Amino acid sequence: MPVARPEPQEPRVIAHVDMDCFYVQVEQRRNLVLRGQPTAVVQYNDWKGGGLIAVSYEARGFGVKRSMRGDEAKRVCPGINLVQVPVARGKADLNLYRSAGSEVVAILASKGKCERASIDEVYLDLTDAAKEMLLQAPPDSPEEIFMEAAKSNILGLLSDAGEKEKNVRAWLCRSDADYQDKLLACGAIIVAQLRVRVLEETQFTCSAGIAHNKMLAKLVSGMHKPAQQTVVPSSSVQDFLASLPVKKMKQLGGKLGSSLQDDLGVETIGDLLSFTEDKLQEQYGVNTRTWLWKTARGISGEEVEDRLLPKSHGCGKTFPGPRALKNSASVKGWLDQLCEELSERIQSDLNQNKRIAQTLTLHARASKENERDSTKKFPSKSCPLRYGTGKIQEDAMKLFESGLHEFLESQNTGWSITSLSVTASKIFDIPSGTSSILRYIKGPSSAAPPAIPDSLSVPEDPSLDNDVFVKPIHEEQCQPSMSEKEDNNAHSASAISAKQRQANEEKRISKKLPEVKGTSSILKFLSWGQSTFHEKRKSDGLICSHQGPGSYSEANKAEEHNVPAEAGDRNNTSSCAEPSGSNTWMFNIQDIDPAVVEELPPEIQREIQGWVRPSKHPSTKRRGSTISSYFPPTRS
Ligand code: TTP
Repeated sequence: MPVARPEPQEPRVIAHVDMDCFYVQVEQRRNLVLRGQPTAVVQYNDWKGGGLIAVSYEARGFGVKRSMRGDEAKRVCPGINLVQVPVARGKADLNLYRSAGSEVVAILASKGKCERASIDEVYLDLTDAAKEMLLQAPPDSPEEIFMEAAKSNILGLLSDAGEKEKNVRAWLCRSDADYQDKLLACGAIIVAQLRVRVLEETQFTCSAGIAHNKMLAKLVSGMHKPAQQTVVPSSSVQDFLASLPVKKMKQLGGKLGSSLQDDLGVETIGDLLSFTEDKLQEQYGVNTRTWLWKTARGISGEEVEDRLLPKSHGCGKTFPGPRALKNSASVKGWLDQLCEELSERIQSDLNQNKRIAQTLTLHARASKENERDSTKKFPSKSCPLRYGTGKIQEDAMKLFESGLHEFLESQNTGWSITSLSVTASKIFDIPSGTSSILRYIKGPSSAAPPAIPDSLSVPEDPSLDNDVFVKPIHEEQCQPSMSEKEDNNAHSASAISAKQRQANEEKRISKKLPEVKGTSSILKFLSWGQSTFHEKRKSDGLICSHQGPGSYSEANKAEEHNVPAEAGDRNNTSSCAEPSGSNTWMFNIQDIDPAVVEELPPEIQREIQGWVRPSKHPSTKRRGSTISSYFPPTRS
């Protein structure tokens, strides 16, 4: 259920930028003949010409839709060019598109906090940049307004077609506008400039929404496509929401939206205004009531996260109809492939970004031979992630066997698997200065105890950073990844700038994990996770923690729906400050694997428990026996 976040007091300027028919544009850039032609990108599976996953605006003009297959698209538009999505390991390989997305992100991130929401979508917090413009060079002359900005669509600004540009210019320069609208006007100009830069430097067009919060910016970014932007002044919010169908709101596309329609007769967001808070609370509880109440008024406090890298890496494949997998050998064959790719990605993430994934999760969709309509789901299974392709493959197969055992409930029946995916999540930055961990993980015996000297150092990799995100695709899916190819492309594709990398690195240092002087603590931290893992194996033959059937990859879901999987994490972040300011560091409770905690000395365990459930009588900390001394912060 959605949860309302407090709305900041100060007005903000938020943009949502979405690439136009993205995969098609990428293909058109590498094959200029396709430029301006009706074109679609199709799945490599050629049944009925393959499923369309991206359609150019020229093809849309002929009535071609993404729901069509290639054969149907050809009937509707005989001149259409169908481009096959690249293939690797028997499934779609999206690296080309991911790298292209990174090029765009690198440009957009130059103006403010940037959150990469999917392979082709970005949120920007432009508040500071807009304030600066308002202070330094406020737009005051309609004639001098930049052309692309003058083409903006301003919600609520009525004008005849011939007058539109003139009115937009005037709106952007209004001296009688309130502070919020003035900031928004600056935001619109900044976004227009960024979009022009994206076009010049990458040859891609994009569309954008500019508003005072993420929710509104996202809702309007696709309103005028392609290559246009839409601005939402506060005064137009109510009119806009009054006619917006509930299902258009990201969080209302599912059960909650259906319940609003069926149980309360709500068809548009505006309809919600007629319900009292009591009525909404009676129906949905206090949290959802608050969120609905605010949403109906266009209020959303959700912040733009400073995140250019994915929260998880995943790799999956579906096996529809006759392609369903019906025995362990075929499952193993595919799992091995998926794990190989996953392993490459996390290794690449480690090399490029100095990030480590902690949890491996397996998801599957399955049915039993004699119960085709059963609603029982294959349970998702997780375990601590061990680096190395062979280890990931081995663990994923164990997770599968464990899930299957539970799914079958001891029945001796046939089964079939229609989708498989593996995800690496709980990714954290290696604290700076902790370079020996790289060897620890890269080494051939990564599961072995850490017989590594503390002070080995690995030189900083200058090709840091690159990023990927992806939306679901019809038959195969590959979630966010870091690929070898991207490693290679990182420079040439002008990915994230050195300056940006440095800034990111600085931010990394100050967040989440303790800074560690030397490396022994972090090595212990990881080696505990791994030894626990082995012990669990020995004791019960299984290595998994149960996530429950409802948890079909929170990470996957998050990316599919562009909802950060750990959006609520901030609430769970415990900070532990030493008396001296320079020693302050933070742990995110969710970053600490419970299995690791169990192996910590009792006093440390108690301290961690205290973060989660503060004790009424906290014991006095003794230096040398607290978590902070276990993972000592850097003293500079
Ligand atoms: P979208 O942004 O949804 O669509 P788009 O960029 O193709 O077109 P639009 O101009 O309408 O925004 O998706 C971005 C890319 O993600 C798209 O080019 C192809 C891929 N994709 C899939 O592979 N499968 C899907 O189901 C969807 C929706 C997108």
